[in-house]
Amino acid sequence: MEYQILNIQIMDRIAVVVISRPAAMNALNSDFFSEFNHFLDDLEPRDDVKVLVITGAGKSFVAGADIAEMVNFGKEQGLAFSIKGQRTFDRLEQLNIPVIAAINGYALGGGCELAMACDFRIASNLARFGQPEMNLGLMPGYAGTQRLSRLTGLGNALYMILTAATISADDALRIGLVQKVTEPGSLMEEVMKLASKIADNGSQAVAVAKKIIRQGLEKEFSKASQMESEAFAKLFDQAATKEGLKAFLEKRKPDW
Ligand code: CO8
Repeated sequence: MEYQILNIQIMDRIAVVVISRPAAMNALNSDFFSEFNHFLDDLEPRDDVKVLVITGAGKSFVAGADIAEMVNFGKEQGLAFSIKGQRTFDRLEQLNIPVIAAINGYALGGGCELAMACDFRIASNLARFGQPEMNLGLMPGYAGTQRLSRLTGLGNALYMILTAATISADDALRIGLVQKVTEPGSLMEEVMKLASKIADNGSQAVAVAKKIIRQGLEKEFSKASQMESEAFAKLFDQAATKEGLKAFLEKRKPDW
């Protein structure tokens, strides 16, 4: 597929996707979802990519769903567009590699929802976050009502969504929406360092831990802990685990 919106680079086990629709602050439209799902189709079977990084071009990460596309929607189109976005973001969240959002600028509405579907978020101090849908007489539709409260707690989610306030990167850090704030010029360097650190780890263990953390949150604690024990035990059947343990004792780097 010839990508018009996504710029994809895969280097040294890390895929970087840059979302670029400069005329619309990288707003998410139907073409974005077609391209992004196509990209995920290509990515899912690959075993050479260990981490995915998503960022935006220019001064925006993503300024939301495309308002120009939604302006004439009726109920059915609204539902279809919401479901398409939710399915795509669920798919992203369920990838068996970690996904880092590198938030360079505005992460608003659907853009904040996209960032929340990533495993964690690193932001430039120029980044701004918000769910401004109330300003449009709308509400979040890509599961932002659910992910924001899970990530930041009920009060913060209600505050952000009901006031439509835009918050700074430091405030996003304070409420746990982002994990780290950087100078604008060092955002990608910091993100790539983290991505490389993760790529150096045992990829099977990384994939299993991601799955158990995410699935466990939806379960009762004792069931989730049991799921953890079973997953932990299964790793001992993996050659990579044996190699990781042996390498430590032999004071060398593991050769996965
Ligand atoms: N959709 C379409 N176009 C956009 C969007 C958007 N979300 N955001 C910006 N643009 C366009 C502007 O219209 C403008 O176009 P033009 O140059 O043709 O006038 C261009 O991008 C540049 O924008 P600005 O001139 O406004 O740039 P500023 O630097 O002054 O402001 C902002 C940047 C603060 C990002 C501002 O553009 C803004 O507030 N954008 C809208 C943010 C917003 O409300 N986002 C939420 C959208 S709704 C949503 O995301 C719902 C998600 C769930 C959908 C579920 C399916 C139904």
